[in-house]
Amino acid sequence: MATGESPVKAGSYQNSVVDELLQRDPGKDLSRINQRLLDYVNREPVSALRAIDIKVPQVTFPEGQDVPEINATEFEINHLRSAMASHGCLIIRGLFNRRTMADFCRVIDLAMEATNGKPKQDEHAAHISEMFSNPPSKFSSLLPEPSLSYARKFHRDGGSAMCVESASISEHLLELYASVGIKKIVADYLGEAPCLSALKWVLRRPTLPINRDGWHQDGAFMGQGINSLNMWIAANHCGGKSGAPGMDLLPQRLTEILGAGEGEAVFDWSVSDHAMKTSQSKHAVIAPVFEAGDALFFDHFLLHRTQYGNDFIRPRYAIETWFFGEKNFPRNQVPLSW
Ligand SMILES: O=C(O)CCC(=O)C(=O)O
Repeated sequence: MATGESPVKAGSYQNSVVDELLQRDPGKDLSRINQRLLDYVNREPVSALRAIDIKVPQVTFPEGQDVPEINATEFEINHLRSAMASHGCLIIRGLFNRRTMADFCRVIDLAMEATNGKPKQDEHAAHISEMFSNPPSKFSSLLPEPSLSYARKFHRDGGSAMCVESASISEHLLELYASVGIKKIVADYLGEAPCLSALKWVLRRPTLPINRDGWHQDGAFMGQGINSLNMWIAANHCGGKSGAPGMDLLPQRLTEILGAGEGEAVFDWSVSDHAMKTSQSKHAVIAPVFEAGDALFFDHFLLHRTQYGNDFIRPRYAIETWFFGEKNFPRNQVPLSW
């Protein structure tokens, strides 16, 4: 499908995640998410020690890996510490159940459908649409207009949606994360309890064609001094030559933000393809292959972009969740408690 769109089809289907979402209590979820946002309203960031400032023991990963990777069944926290220190990223294979993530592709389709403003085709689409038209009231006061409309348009145009637009999807994801031990992994890595970001907790199905000049480091707009960890979960088979865009990465431990480079960068926080090609990096750019349920971890210094190419034939689905230290967080990313 040349546009990367996956139109939601009417009709019956089996999808346990959609079913579970439909059984949730939206009122309860909404008040929980509002409270999470409220918890940070009067909290000021403190520049505490960051995970990347701490010297860590080096773990040996198998030979021949461009990006360090480990199976979820063998994972220990030092894999994450060590890989972040040497390459700025780690892939944990099979961290989430493949079937659950495949179900999430449907949820992401419905979320995209919900935000496009067109009439909904079936009962499930209408219901999920309702979930996405019911954001926490605190969110709009924390992101006053025109910022909220700008953020929504930015996501709609690029093929993404903010999780907090649906309190039930957000709460469901937090329960899923807790069930596989993500809260403990993130706290152990950051060295402090984590919070999340309302702006950078995103369901993704990137619109094709992909922008060539989308290289960026999230620290360019989050700030450099923060304590961060992003968990990017692939919800379908993507990357490499799979036919669906994964992620292009420069697997290198960077500790500063690079300039935009001359000319073509798309935003004042992005880096042009030309600047990347002429950089002095000793590491090659790579585009790993992901299966549904694999997770890529990285922080606000990693240079990455949605995998660039013009021969993609399938949409790609992913869930991006940025975590920050409960003390050392970027206020501009609208933090919420966990
Ligand atoms: O999913 C993508 O293609 C882009 C994700 C991204 O840029 C990020 O997680 O910071």
